[in-house]
Amino acid sequence: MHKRTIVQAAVLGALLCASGLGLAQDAFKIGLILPMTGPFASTGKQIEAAARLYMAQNGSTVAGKKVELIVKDDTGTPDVTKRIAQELVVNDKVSVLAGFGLTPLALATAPIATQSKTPLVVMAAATSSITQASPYIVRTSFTLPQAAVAIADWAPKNGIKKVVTLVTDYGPGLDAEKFFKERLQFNGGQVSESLRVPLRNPDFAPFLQKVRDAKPDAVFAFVPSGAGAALMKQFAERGLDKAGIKLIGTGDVTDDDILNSMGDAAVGVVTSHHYSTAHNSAVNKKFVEAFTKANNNLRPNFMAVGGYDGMRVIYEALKKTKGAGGGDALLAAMKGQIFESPRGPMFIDAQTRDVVHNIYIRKVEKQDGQLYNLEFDTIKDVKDPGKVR
Ligand code: VNL
Repeated sequence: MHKRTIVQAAVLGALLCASGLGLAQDAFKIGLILPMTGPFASTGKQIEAAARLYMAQNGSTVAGKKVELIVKDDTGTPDVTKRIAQELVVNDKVSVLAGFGLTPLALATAPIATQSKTPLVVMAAATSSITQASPYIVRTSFTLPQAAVAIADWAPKNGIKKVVTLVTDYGPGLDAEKFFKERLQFNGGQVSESLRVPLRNPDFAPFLQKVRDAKPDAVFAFVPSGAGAALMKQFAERGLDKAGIKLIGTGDVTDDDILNSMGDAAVGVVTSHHYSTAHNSAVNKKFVEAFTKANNNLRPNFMAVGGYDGMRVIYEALKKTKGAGGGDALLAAMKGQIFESPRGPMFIDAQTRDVVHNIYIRKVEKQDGQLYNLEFDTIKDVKDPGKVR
């Protein structure tokens, strides 16, 4: 039998069985699949903490249903994510799949969402094309083109004309490289060299030596959440700052989760992103306070916000469908949601199912002995440039 038919048959069988026995009537299950171990465990930790905070603040009974969060560790391995998703759909009968810490994990699971008509909420992964991999995908994280274009507009206005790009060699890095380069060139600047580092166990030293030799005005960097501290350390150790080379990038590099561990080398680094812990709004202050309090002073980063807002989108869809469920109805109720996130205003574009939000230009500064990404400029309501052209 064709793989797809098997999944469909299994899902149908499971559904018939559940309704026949009158089971699972009042539970609404969310399967949250995250890297809880391995090199990207910080992403899993942030998202799980944020999802639990959202539930603690908003109750676990919604539209007469008991919301149940099932958290699974995929260790950051695509085959594992896909298998877990299949089990969650078929055995646990989850109504929504959520999480997805890295692009390959979301892409591997997209067919399961399509075949089982289960909404899949991407809370972390940020390659532009992900939302096109299944009509059931909704994204509450961000896209790399959104962030990369903004800093490529800022740089040449601030004396940065010649740039070397340094990105992690997979989906989001390639998006960052491409959209930064095209926009910088459009603005009269130039990317003299494009360097790519491996996703697993990257050694930045030889790449940063190349940057040093090329003597650009700046290096533009994208590395996934968690990897920024190693990059920053090598950047300082190789003396790039002393050689007058600036470091710019998307906010993944100065990730709030690890920013304080980077020390003074990070001070002055300018990045573009959709979220900073220091975002100045009442909604964010409340979020940061509750998150740090519930998590032993852990500072929420952009991953946490993707998870928190993802839960909001799921909760509101459940409310709007009055607990009736059904993948298509839930999906329809997710599209077009508009609300104030800790990041600022955001909405889910009903056509693309992708997030639209502000992108902020930020600079790392020290305040009360701690490092923060302080926002100093805002580009409003940014759609994913990967889709609008
Ligand atoms: C991705 C993009 C992952 C940005 C990240 O951190 C990140 C991804 C784990 O799409 O894989 O900061």
